Amino acid sequence: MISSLLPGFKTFRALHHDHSHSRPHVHEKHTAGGTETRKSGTREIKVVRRVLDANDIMARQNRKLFEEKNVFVLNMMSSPGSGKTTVLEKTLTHVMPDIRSAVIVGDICTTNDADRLAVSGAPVVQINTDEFGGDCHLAAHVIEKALDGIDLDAVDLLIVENIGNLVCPAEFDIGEDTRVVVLSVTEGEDKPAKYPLMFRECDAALLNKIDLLPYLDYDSQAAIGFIHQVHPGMPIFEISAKTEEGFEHWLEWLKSKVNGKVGLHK
Ligand SMILES: Nc1nc2c(ncn2[C@@H]2O[C@H](COP(=O)(O)OP(=O)(O)O)[C@@H](O)[C@H]2O)c(=O)[nH]1
Ligand SMILES: [Mg+2]
Ligand SMILES: [Zn+2]
Repeated sequence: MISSLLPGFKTFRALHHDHSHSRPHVHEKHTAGGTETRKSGTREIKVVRRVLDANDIMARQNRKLFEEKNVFVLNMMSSPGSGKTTVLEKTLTHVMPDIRSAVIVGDICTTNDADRLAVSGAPVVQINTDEFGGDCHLAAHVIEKALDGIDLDAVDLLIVENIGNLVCPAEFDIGEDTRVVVLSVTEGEDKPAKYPLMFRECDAALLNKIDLLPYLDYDSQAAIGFIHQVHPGMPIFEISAKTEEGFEHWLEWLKSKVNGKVGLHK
């Protein structure tokens, strides 16, 4: 449900939360298995079968809708503060208006990121998860609700800025076409080794804040080595969202992905 409309963007508060956070930080998914009873002659036989996870079902529905509407969906993930919003602010200034873009941004509280991203002129929907326990990831059903606020017929590229967290967002398919992780040079070289699922699940990594390298003991080659240990061959773009150094390679990659799905003309 969209609970309030603010100039330039919409705020969405997810109302229900059925993802086991009543037990904090347990991320088991519901309906991982099911049983049914079948008659066989005079006997009843219990059949245990795996049913699709509820999130996967909703993600499939989202993906089908994105196919029908010819929209490319980017799911951007990282720990808090690595620069997702800044990367997106700058990215939007380069891809719009040629690529018609919209943004869904998830945070536990505040509309700060939506304020920043709405400056681009793109439609922005802010999801706040505080009302349902402060969920630390965006699930497929939350994206589906947020889509109420976006006219997908007028969109080529839908960007989802996920909640700042290197762990569980990687576990939740939202129906996206590609996943990108942002790692900043102030976070330490070894984070890909410590949070391998995120780096395994993503299609590209942005190594951000390289403008700060002169002031740090950071070893970029070591970080790249850790990324490639968990995800051999993963494209890595060394960028500064502040100075836009390295941005051309990232933009080229993104544009070719978007064009590969939606084509130049809708
Ligand atoms: N020096 C520098 N600071 C950056 C860069 N990208 C982001 N920041 C800063 O890092 C902080 C967190 O950025 P933000 O985009 O809000 O990160 P998010 O939480 O991942 O969305 C802000 O103070 C940004 O100005 C960069 O490339 N270089
Ligand atoms: Mg942000
Ligand atoms: Zn979570």
